[in-house]
Amino acid sequence: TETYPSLKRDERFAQLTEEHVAYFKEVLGSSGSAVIDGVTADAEADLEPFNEDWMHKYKGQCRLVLKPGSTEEVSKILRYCNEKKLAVVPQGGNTGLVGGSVPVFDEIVINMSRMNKIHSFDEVSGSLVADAGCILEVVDGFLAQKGHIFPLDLGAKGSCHIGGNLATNAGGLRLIRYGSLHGSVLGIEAVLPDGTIMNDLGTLRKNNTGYDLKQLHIGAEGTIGIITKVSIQCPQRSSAVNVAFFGLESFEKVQLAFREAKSQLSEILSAFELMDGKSQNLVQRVRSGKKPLEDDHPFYCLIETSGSNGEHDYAKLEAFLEDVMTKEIISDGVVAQDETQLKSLWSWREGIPECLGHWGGTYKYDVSIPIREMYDLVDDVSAKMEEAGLVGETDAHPVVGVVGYGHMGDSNLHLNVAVRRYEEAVEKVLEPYVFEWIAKRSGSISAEHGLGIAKKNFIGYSRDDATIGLMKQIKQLYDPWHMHGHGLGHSRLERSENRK
Ligand code: FAD
Ligand code: 2HG
Ligand code: ZN
Repeated sequence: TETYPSLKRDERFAQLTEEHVAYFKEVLGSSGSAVIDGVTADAEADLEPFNEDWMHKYKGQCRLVLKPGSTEEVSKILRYCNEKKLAVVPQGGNTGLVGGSVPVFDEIVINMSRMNKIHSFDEVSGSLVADAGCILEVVDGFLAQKGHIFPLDLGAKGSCHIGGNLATNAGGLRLIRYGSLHGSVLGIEAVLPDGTIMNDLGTLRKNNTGYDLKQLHIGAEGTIGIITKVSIQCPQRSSAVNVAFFGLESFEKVQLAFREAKSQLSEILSAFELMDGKSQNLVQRVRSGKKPLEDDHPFYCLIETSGSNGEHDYAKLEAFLEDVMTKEIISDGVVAQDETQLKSLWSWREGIPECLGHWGGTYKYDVSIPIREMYDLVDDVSAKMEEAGLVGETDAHPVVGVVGYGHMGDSNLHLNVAVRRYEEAVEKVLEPYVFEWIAKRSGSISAEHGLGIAKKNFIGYSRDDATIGLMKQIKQLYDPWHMHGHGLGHSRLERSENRK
């Protein structure tokens, strides 16, 4: 194909026929948009958004999108696809950043957006049961009315699905406070590749009866089944939320500030996010608004506190800021005075991914690194890009900027290279350099976004052979035909010789 010249479609998989489409229309009904049919009808424009990812980097050629409305429909679809050897790719809000949510070739897209009901909420325990296709922000809005919060928040909340969040084991902005989904998910319902419905939708915290199989689906990126329902423990929503934004002169000082924040703000600390000055300058170039602080600084941090006593929390935060200012750990800072300011400060952090795409594209590396060395990667990659003469202001330079930001509290850096176009010369500087850099420090080449098609060939930099071997056996057990997720016959863990 034009899109993936080095990949070959596995011809053991069937080509879609009119007969297949007729079956799906019978199961889902042909009215509405439950079936977007590009096989018997011309639906190219309608199929486009399902074929392309959020970054406009990965493109498939699916000719059929199915939007099931119930678990039974998902089951019928998968059973049939398994029998007929039709490859599929599950899709939530299509906000994933590793090309995992779009087809590689002509896989059928199973889009979960019609499964969007909230089923129950227990006001005493805080457990919520909802369909996988519910939009994160919608669920969180529902929970807000009940005085609770979804234990995950991220910049894509307006589009991403909670099923997609589980499938990628998304981390987000408050992991430091609410922990990983592996801890907060109570149960799931999932449809396995052969159509079997696995009902593990418990709403209780404890259940030590054998293997905890739901955990395999969290972070599996849809490779062993489709999550159809989610049961999750939702914490009490804090009545008092405060946000501070400050500037610092070195990464040493960022680390000192983090230590102080943990010790002085302790139980009310709910986010500690890092942004370098370069990322903030690029955001400003796109938005042309006033930056939160007057002067420029090489680093910025955003701190959020969430507690139950506004005055007490505010006083604590102010005392912290005064202390770190006196000790010259931070150079300048501002505390949001109202909800509008709070949102505005957050937007300088949450808005980074979108703004960086402004010039044409972004190379993204989502890595875990021991915290002391976290920022060195950005400096090293910047130096290499400059050396290669790739960074500049004119169209002859593919690279607009090399920036770093991320979840300081989780040792999770986002190295982003904003480009005017995706170009081989840039890729040659980045890979395998970045992966080798990470492996040397025993870090992770994908801290929270998953493997998708972007990182699957590099799993060996972060996992040993025995672990990868076990993963392959699990894939083989659930999906012997390798029909789920990417690969049309090559599981995402196997296709090491093929690169985009
Ligand atoms: P999709 O993109 O549709 O799918 C992602 C993967 O999951 C694909 O492999 C797909 O096949 C699979 N999948 C989707 N739904 C299901 C299902 N029901 N069952 C089985 N498999 C399924 N990630 C973070 O971890 N932290 C962040 O802070 C963060 N911020 C982001 C900010 C922005 C602006 C954007 C665009 C993305 C961000 N992400 C972040 C990436 C993150 O992975 C997604 O936003 C989100 O978790 C994916 O949900 P989705 O519904 O869009 O899934
Ligand atoms: C974030 O933290 C997301 O904003 C996206 O994980 C990071 O785009 C990225 O690299
Ligand atoms: Zn992130």
